[in-house]
Amino acid sequence: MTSRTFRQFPLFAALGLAALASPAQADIVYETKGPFGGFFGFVGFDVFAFQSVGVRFTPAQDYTLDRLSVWFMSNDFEGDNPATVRLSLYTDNNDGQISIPGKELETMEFIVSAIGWEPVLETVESQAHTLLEAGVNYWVVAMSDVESDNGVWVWAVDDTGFTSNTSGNQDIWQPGGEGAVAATIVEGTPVRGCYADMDQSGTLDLFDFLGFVNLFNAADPVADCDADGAFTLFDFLCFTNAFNAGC
Ligand SMILES: [Ca+2]
Ligand SMILES: [Ca+2]
Repeated sequence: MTSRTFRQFPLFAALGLAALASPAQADIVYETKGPFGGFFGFVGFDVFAFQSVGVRFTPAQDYTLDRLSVWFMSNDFEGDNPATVRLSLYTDNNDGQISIPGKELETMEFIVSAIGWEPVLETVESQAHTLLEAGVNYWVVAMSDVESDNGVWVWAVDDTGFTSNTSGNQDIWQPGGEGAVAATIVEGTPVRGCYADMDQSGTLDLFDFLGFVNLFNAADPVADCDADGAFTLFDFLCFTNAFNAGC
């Protein structure tokens, strides 16, 4: 153990107390505003046999996909014929001129739980945990085989985004563009290139100690530096060693 390590322990203790109130947060890869508060009520894209809809997003850092959430309402006002929607992650097919959904990376599905035009946030959990690379475009795509009583992907209020849709079919996309965006949340787990760089800023500084302490207090598995399943002094030593070793 170096003397530098010793000097840092009182700092850990003080920061640890200060950080106790901070709960662990889910990592948002992409998020539009929600569908509520619009002057004209709810507006959205029909998702049915004759129209699929995609929303494009670009991760700011590397993540693995955890889940996709979309606000959906329904054209089934009796609730007796709920539509099934396939919610997928696609690559971006960009030929240099147009940007549209390209290849399917993984597909989940949900049954529309809204009855009529009352939006419900539908969430599907990723099984494949596809890698989402920083700066690369991806699409969240909604498709459905039903011809009526279909789900409707509700627009985010006071927000815009990059979308595309098909017209009269399920998979021939029209050129994407900026405009009204369907309300969407993409969540993921950051991929850590260098363990000690807790905030993935590319540099090692006090904020990485703060980040480690927060994760330690939240009993986040990332803070179990020595991977023994417990959160102890040895994790602080392990982190300090990683920090001193540099990235
Ligand atoms: Ca950092
Ligand atoms: Ca441990």
